[in-house]
Amino acid sequence: MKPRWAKLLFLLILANASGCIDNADTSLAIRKKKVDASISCVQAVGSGGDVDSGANEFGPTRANTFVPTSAAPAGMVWIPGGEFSMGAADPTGMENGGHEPMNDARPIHRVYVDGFYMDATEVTNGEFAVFVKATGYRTVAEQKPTHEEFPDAPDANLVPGSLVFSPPGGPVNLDDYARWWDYVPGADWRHPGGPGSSIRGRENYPVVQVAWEDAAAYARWAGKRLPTEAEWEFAARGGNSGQPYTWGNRLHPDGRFMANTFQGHFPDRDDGEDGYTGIAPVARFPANGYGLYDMSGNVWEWCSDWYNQDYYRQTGGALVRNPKGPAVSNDPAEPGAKKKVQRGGSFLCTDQYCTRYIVGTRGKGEWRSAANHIGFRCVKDVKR
Ligand SMILES: [Ca+2]
Ligand SMILES: [Ca+2]
Repeated sequence: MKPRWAKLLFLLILANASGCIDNADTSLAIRKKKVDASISCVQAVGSGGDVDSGANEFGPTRANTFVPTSAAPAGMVWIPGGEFSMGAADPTGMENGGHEPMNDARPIHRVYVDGFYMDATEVTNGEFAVFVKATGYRTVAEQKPTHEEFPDAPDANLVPGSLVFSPPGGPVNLDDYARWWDYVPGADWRHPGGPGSSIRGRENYPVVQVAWEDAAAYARWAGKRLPTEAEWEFAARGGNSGQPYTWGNRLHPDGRFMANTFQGHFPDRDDGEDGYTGIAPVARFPANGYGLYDMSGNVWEWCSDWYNQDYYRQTGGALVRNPKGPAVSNDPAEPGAKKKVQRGGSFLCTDQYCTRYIVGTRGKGEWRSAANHIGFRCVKDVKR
């Protein structure tokens, strides 16, 4: 039995943070409606059939030809930028597509981004440790929550900590993510699973338990910045157009696993058929066409944009150049919660629950919240 105070704080944080922890729709009411549908989808997994990526809605990717004359910064690769079709077709009819239509990823629309450098991998524990050692930076999860942020919480509940995936002992109804997420006092980037856990020997694993401002602070220190959502998607597509995965049209081409996602039975049994139960070191799966690793899966990646579920509908059909996101966050499922975009899905993504490893689909998270499946990578502008 969890201490009551921990549960209370957990529920308060949930009210703020559910966007980043349920990987999907944040409204319990909507979730409940979807459970029946998810059961039939689970049964249909592996039934075969042709891939329908919605490719007819996508135009060609026209990459810029400019290439910097100087070498790329260490650990980064050049992303040429250019014009591409952004968004995702409804994946519910696709093999392995899951049960969510992803309405916020449409209309598929034309976008142009300038070229930029991008970290080839998610930022690692080792890299984040250098930043913390140099600056003394303390992450949100290491700070005591305040009454300003949680006005209804008793003093005793305001303890530093973060959200940790805590799988139940057996199958559970998927209508309540509180069944597999706990607020764990003492969980932070050095102790991603709580006080008994450690990153010792895990320098090449992605850093997690970082809120948006933690990621942004690292990026500033490194002379970089977080990618816009459009930059992230252009890069993830690797020069391809309209393919549902960063590597192509099939989740498991020739039976191979191409990303660290979740196999088994969600959320209680992670079989690790892809080689990894839970999080994996960076770059253990093939890179995409631009040399980027783990753009799908492993850990979610913060983007600089605020999340607005209707943002794509505001384009009006014209080419959008270097979009930087809406001025304010808007998620009607949780009015008032300030959410930033997250992309790529994580080691917890599965067609039984959330298929946001499909490139073009969108995630979001309350910007002051962290969890042990959320990380980031940075980009850097080139001097022309
Ligand atoms: Ca896995
Ligand atoms: Ca990732």
